[in-house]
Amino acid sequence: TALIESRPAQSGSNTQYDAIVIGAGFAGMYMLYRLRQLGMRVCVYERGDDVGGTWYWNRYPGCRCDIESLSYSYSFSPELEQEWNWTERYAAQPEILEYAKHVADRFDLRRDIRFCMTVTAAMFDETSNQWEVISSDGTCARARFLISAVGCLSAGIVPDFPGLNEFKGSWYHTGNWPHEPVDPTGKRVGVIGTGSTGIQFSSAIAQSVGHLTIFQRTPNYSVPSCNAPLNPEELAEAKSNYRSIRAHCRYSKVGIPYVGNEKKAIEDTDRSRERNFEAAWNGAGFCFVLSYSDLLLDIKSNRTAAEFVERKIRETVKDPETAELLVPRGYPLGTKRLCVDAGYYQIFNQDNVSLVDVRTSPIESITTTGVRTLNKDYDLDVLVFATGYDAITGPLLRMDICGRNGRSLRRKWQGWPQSYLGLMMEGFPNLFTITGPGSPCVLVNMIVSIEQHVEWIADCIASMERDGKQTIEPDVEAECSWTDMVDEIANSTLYPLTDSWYTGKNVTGKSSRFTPYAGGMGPYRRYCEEIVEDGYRGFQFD
Ligand code: N01
Repeated sequence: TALIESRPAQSGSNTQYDAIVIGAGFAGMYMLYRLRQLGMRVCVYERGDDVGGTWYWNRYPGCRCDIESLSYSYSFSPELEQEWNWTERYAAQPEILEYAKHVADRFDLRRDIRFCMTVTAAMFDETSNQWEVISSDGTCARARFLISAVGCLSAGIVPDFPGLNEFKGSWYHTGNWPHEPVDPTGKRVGVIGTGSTGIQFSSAIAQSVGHLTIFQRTPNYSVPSCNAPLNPEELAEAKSNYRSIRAHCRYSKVGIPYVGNEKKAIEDTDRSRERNFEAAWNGAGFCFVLSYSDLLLDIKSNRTAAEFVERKIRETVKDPETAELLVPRGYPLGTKRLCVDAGYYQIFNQDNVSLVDVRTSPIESITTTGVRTLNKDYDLDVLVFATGYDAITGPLLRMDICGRNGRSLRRKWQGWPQSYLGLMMEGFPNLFTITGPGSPCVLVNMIVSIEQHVEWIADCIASMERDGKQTIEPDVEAECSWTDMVDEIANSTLYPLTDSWYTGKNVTGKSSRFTPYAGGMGPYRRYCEEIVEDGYRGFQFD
């Protein structure tokens, strides 16, 4: 609670709400909408100056969703579905941000959102059963329910390279991209990081920059997005079928309308496998990983897909040395999130693009003029950090959250982020975490995941109101057995074999275990429904 004591609420600033929501991205906006329907007085705190969350912050060139627009959209309003026209198979960031703004306008959400307000701390007051929420301006507000909608990938990491402050050029983290356009034309641009973001960014700017230097520590597997404009017929067909598309998404494994292949790669013939991978490569985008049912379960099957992609890399990249550097090694395909690109491997055939292997020649410092690796100095005008996020737990732990007896969430999660269903934590009554650790969150279509949590939370609060209950909190046993189950399911897959932001290994000092629930959206949803049918099994009400 030190943070709370050091930031006293401004006098007269105490404000009472029924619920406070942190974040006005897709989760926070829908939560506000649902809580209003319950007649609650709600305040949403948002650190940006507008809605959109991820899509507000990630304005870097090339930023685009790798889930198809028709399913990466809200399903709760048929009117919204009908009036909004997506223009591409995979929407680019500006279009998704426009959609978020449209939703805010259409449902008049902004009047309950306080923009440019970062929540720094929240403390549960046991005498009044209220959460006290402190914001960056020092004000305090109180509410019975506190709902985190902070997102899974909103706590960006800039590695602690010595000398960054001395750099004379401009530098940016992709997750905090400036609102004014950054014109890379003719400039010497360096990018650190080759995850989904680095790959998208590099592919988008390679044509216009003077020179692009890509600093790669770990090569990633990337497949073509096969993005294309959505033609009016496709759009009309989707609009007339939205109810069945949504119904399928809700109970599917990944929250998308794609029907994965039930066959196992290892049981298929070489010829048929090749045909299948080729078809997926030429159209499935991210669903390449669903081209067989066992690609993330069986290492031999995984190898067949990995070898296919490795061959594609070698065929595409003309310089054999560069091609070898780009071929991922030592981890199964898809266990770091599969990247989806628009011509990434092709950019290495351009004279103005070079790849630097910082695993063999690590970055030592940032100098006034660029990046110094063990072997060489690289002069740059612009340096871009596509270096990722303290994922899933990071955005929650950047706030100072204290539950019963002043117990802090940071301490509770020191070993491992224990939660029940990824929705609530023992010791933290009436605190809900939308897409929290231990839920399907980042492994599935985030919008489907968000809608399921928001609806579950709204229904739970409505039932508490009906029954006159003040607080809800999970049992410690329920929480432990859920966390064990998350672990068990993860261990039945290939995911834990790889260090990634899924496991927390990308953050120095973070405890490392696979965080999301890997059992699929449909099974998770059914499990959550059963818990409710069973009288909120594993929860205690007061
Ligand atoms: O972050 P990442 P991201 N020195 O953590 C490297 C979603 N997303 O922003 O692998 C040198 O994947 C790091 O190297 P290594 C999507 O879910 C979706 O790209 O740790 N390099 C890695 O290459 C995605 O998975 C979309 O060895 C350093 C990179 O930085 C998630 O967001 C688009 C380093 C970080 O990659 C995160 O993606 C964009 C250092 N000190 C993002 N530190 C779409 O919808 C880190 N790296 C398509």
